[in-house]
Amino acid sequence: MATATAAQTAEPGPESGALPNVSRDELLKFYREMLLIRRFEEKAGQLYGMGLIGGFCHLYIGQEAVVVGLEAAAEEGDKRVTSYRDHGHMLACGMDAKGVMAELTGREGGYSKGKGGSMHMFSKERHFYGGHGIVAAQVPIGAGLAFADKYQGNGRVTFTYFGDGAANQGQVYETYNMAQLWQLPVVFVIENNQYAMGTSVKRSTMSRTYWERGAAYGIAGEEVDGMDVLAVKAAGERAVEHCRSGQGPYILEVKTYRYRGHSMSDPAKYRTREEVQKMKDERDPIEHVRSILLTGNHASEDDLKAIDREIKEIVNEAAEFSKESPEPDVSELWTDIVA
Ligand SMILES: Cc1ncc(C[n+]2csc(CCOP(=O)(O)OP(=O)(O)O)c2C)c(N)n1
Ligand SMILES: [Mg+2]
Repeated sequence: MATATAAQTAEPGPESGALPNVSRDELLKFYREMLLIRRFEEKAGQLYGMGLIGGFCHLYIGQEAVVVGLEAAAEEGDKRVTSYRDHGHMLACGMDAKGVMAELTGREGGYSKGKGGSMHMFSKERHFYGGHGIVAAQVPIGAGLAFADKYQGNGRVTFTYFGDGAANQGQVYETYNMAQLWQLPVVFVIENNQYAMGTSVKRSTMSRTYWERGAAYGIAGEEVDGMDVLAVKAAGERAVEHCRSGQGPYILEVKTYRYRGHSMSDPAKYRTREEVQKMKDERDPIEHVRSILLTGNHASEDDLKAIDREIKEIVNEAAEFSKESPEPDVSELWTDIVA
């Protein structure tokens, strides 16, 4: 059973002097990618408020380091599948911001031609298998993807993301059992953001070290600081190495926090403003990287401002596209249907 913690990996990297196990370019890339997710989500929130996005919309703000860190540990061809809180995963695996935003507004230019919306987007090219609205339903799907890879012997790994709430679902444990029995190359990523809708983890289980539940099935795993992108990447590399070398599944319980409500319609009565503010002030994943870059003189305020401008432009263009792209034609009602 692996119990390594992220702190063990914080040695200076060879090319970066004072930087912990990372190059300047990679750190700037993390900053850029996390900022893209945050600004994209803020814009999605605005468009929702303007009535341009229908249905549900679950924002990923606060959790950016999870997916950016894990994508840095992935290789081309690796797969990912997640829940309805999925915009960040799509952007981090290289899907186009325009196509994601246009799907949110239900337009033809969206990844599901405007017929799926926020929770139902896919990209076979980027190996992104959704976007699933039924809590934990993506977990057996992730194992199925990994089964296909093992069968084909292609060396690929699947990242299967789910929440702390989903982690209490029965199908997760049936999946653990089969994944370990068949030694499937799947990383189970529990994004523990401490709440399932309005229910705190303290009110939903007495067994709150979710990753340790894998022990019942013989699955190795560890807990990771999900507000630290470098810790996430390091843990992701251990997980991927475990899976790719044929040792079966691995569990990462990534401790994170969502700043916004569960969805856009959340009364937010289950936690205090102070609790949220404290996380933003003390643990923000983007500020963390920003501070490493600035205090170590690896980037200047101007360098970071230039990235901010570039991201703003990408997001504004995506928003424009999502308003200008036409609604799907009525004939589309009869396409993409399995009967
Ligand atoms: C099977 C099922 N039960 C209930 C719901 C309603 N529901 C939607 S999200 C959610 C909470 C899940 O929380 P968690 O797994 O922690 O993910 P998070 O929203 O925090 O990312 C619930 C109960 C659902 N979509 N599917
Ligand atoms: Mg949760």
